[in-house]
Amino acid sequence: MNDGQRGKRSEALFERARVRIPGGVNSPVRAFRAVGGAPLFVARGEGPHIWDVDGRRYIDYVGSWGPLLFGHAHPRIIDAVREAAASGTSFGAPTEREVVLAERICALVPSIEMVRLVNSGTEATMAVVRLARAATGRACILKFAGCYHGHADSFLIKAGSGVATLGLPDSPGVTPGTAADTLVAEFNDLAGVEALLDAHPRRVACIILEPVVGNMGLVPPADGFLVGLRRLCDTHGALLVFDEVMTGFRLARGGAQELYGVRPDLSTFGKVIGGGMPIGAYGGRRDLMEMVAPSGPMYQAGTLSGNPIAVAAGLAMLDLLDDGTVFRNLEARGRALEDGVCSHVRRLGLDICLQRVGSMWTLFFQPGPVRDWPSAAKSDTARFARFFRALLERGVYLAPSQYEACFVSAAHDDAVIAETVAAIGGALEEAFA
Ligand code: KE4
Repeated sequence: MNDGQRGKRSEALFERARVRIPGGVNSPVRAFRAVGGAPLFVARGEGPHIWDVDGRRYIDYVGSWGPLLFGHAHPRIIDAVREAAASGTSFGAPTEREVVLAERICALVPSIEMVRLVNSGTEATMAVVRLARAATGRACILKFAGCYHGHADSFLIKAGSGVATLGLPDSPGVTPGTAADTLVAEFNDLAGVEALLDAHPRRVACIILEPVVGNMGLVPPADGFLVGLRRLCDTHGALLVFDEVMTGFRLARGGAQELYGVRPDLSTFGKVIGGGMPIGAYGGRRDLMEMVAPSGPMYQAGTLSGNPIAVAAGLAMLDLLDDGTVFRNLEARGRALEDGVCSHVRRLGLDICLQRVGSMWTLFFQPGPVRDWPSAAKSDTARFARFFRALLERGVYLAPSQYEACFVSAAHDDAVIAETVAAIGGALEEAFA
């Protein structure tokens, strides 16, 4: 069991935070609204672990929501940040490292011929949609219920992640005009996509999706779905956009598009390429990217875009990917976690299902399979909340929402995975007692 008081400092900090910060947090999913109680206030992280301000240690499967592929405070990343910071924090001028990072991204992801760095995943997806509209002269975008692409207006229509977690109607403040330009289909429903494209001939600029969904919980693409979208885009003159902010450089060196062998026209990235520092990126076909100012008319800008410290952290992270065993180990650890958890599920005779792709996984509190938002939404979120809290007491910290993915890092070794499986077994017994 963990030392320290029963979370008293987190609770006190949460009280103070709520006076000056909406909901006490700087991003809604952190607020523990779906699981109850005060959120953990984190003091530090190291490898697979975090410590809260009450001194309790947890095995961390949030990993800052995906960026920490190699765990917390990896020495190579910390050293890169220290060295870059010592030369200055920002210049508002081009630096050599940005060129190196752009070249590395293009070398790792064949569909990326040119890339622009920004400061968050939301900035990347906002820009890529503006580019798709500029390139095609079309107004509509087609997204999927339960997918989350950041908090730009066009995406807050049947979105996943925090919007789904909080059960918010599609957010107020998004105008009917904006909403009208966002068409929504069900993930894994090719016929539904084709019907929407047929109903809106020559109006859809792009189809944007998480190629493996993390934001309604982990939902993989059905066989043929991604290649079917590629075909529909080509038939209808729409661009195919893979939002790989979460999956990029995590599911394979070249992301989900390498894993599934489908080439999008444009892609977005974030998280892993910043090594935990604020970053985003969008890129793809050269003929499209050359439309971006100042080489073309489509405007997008950012004071801190290509920030030298974030770029240094990202380069250190990508250097770590050069170790050819990374993805084999992530798959092996993810498989061991899945096998261990599923053995407890069978032992207890529970009607729940674990879905996983590589190092991304979700334990759904329903029989499954979960193929789309309507099926994800059938999950027993109250039972998930009981499980989450029971597991937290056992020193394991999952994403505090049924509608999020959890992340194994390269720092989660066999012993940590075994400890996690044992804790999950106990937490399931308690949640179903
Ligand atoms: P950011 O603007 O939060 O950097 O990225 C937005 C985004 C875009 N695309 C995908 C596929 C994403 O998963 C995200 C952000 N992911 C969430 C976690 N589900 C961030 C956590 C949060 O909102 O605090």
